[in-house]
Amino acid sequence: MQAPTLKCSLFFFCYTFLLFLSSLNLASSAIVCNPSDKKALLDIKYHFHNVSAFKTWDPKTDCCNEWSGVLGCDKHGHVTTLDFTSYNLTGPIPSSLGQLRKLKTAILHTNNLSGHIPSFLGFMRNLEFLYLYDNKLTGPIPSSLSQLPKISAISLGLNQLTGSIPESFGSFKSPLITSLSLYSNKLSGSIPRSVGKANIQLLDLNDNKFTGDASFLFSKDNTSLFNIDISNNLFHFDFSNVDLPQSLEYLNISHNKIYGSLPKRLGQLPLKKIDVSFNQLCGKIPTGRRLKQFSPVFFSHNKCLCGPPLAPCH
Ligand SMILES: *[C@@H]1O[C@H](CO)[C@@H](O)[C@H](O)[C@H]1NC(C)=O
Ligand SMILES: *[C@@H]1O[C@H](CO)[C@@H](O)[C@H](O)[C@H]1NC(C)=O
Ligand SMILES: *[C@@H]1O[C@H](CO)[C@@H](O)[C@H](O)[C@H]1NC(C)=O
Ligand SMILES: *[C@@H]1O[C@H](CO)[C@@H](O)[C@H](O)[C@H]1NC(C)=O
Ligand SMILES: CC(=O)N[C@H]1CO[C@H](CO)[C@@H](O)[C@@H]1O
Repeated sequence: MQAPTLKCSLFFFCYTFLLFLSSLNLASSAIVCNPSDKKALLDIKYHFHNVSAFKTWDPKTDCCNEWSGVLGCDKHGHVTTLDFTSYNLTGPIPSSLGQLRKLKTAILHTNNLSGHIPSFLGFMRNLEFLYLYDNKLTGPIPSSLSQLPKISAISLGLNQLTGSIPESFGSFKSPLITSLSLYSNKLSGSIPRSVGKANIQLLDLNDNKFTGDASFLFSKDNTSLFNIDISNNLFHFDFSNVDLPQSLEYLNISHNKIYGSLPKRLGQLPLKKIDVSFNQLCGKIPTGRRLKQFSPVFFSHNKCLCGPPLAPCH
């Protein structure tokens, strides 16, 4: 009589233990969607008229594990990463997005989002990456974005934004905003001098209508800038004495009205690409590490630049 009981209880124990183990396993792998985040997400889906990209977004299933585009949740089931690239989203950015309080990464590029960039994005305290490029957004850049305490990359290129860079962008709350990309918009005006103080590593202002001085953007003191593109604007300043940072790898100032000469220091930098063409520069191209290896086209159409890779100076 004893053996079967033992067997049975052992079996029962093992079975319960296995169940217990598997429930532990489930609990660690399957984070369950936080109800308030689920509600905000469903509002986003309805806002975009339930477009087919949201077909997996069934209110009865777990948003953290079963919904396309929801790429991350924290341990409390709060959504941290959204990726809606090419979801055919049309219309304004929905206010329900602002209710995802733990959102770190918002990837909304390559859609047909229109209307203004809403100020509430600047109050999403956990936002680190904001990708809105390649949409149909209009109006100004909200100054509230500079209040984001953890922001690392803001990418608003390929839209129809107007107005100038907000003054507040010189004093980001986040100590190391690393990348600011505003290319191919209709932005204008001069760049606030304060922006030269922001510790930006990658700055892309290409293809806008910015005017005036931009020399302070290169400020040598902050050596983290390694990629700067201010090409295709209406910048007008003397390049002779700009303080080029030691870390500069990509420099594109082409298609502006920049005058003066190329600073000697340019020859010492670890440049991988340079383009100073279509400006009003003059004088000898600095000698040094790499400049003569670049194609002459990147120095062409200036007032009187000379020396390798262009023709010798007289
Ligand atoms: C989207 O789906 C919700 C819930 O099923 C429904 O109430 C709403 O009418 C739908 N909206 C559109 C535009 O189809
Ligand atoms: C976007 O729309 C196109 C054309 O209607 C369709 O082929 C594509 O599957 C849609 N994309 C998504 C992610 O639903
Ligand atoms: C945006 O809208 C245009 C015109 O309605 C359409 O052709 C295009 O496929 C849409 N693109 C995306 C990414 O939704
Ligand atoms: C510099 O910018 C211009 C205009 O935006 C672009 O056509 C060119 O390819 C860029 N040069 C390099 C070296 O990337
Ligand atoms: C001169 C200047 O603007 N220096 C700044 C460089 O960046 C750091 C932050 O990393 C600032 O504290 C400095 O003021």
